[in-house]
Amino acid sequence: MLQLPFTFTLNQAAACIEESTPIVRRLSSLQGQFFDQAAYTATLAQGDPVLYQVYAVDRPAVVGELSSGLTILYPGRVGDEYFMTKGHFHAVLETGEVYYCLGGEGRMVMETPEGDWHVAEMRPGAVVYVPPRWAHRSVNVSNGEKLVFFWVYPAHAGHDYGAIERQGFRKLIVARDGAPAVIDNPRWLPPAQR
Ligand code: PAN
Ligand code: ZN
Repeated sequence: MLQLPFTFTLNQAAACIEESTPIVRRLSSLQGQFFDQAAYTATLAQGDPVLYQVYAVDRPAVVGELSSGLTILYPGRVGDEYFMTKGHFHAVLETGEVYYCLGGEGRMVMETPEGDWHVAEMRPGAVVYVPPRWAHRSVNVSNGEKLVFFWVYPAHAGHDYGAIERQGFRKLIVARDGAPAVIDNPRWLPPAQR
């Protein structure tokens, strides 16, 4: 069937896509992901803060289509660990993604199924290329600013959250002396030991 071109409005001032209704992710949906479990429980007890919102422009999950959207990741911490997205592999592992940072300061934590890892800086104007096979998680390391980024990926890629839910990423981003630092995740095991 003929696909018709269309336009949508990414409203940068309002940090939204005007035609899209956001998915809201709260702290409770990242259970087990923050390394300081006591801080997680304490933060949750004070309410269940919104960590991020996702405005998606979804397209049919077929080869050739592109899905895109905008994520707003709020500032905050659970203990020393900054607010972050769940993070995922694409279900079709051999699919990449492009992220374009519009506002704030962040890190993108990435890793492959074999345990290679990389941390990229996100700042306004930074375009991060996530190659096929790399899981990705965004982290807001700013002092009170929203991290805002636009992304595009092949619409048939799908999302696989399972591996990350089980043991998280190999590296964590935490505040050390007021600045973001990359540390090892004590729960992470190399592929051969899982
Ligand atoms: C992004 C992410 C979005 C939210 O659209 O899905 O930032 O992160 P989680 O999906 O990990 O909760 C993307 O990478 N899509 O493929
Ligand atoms: Zn993705």
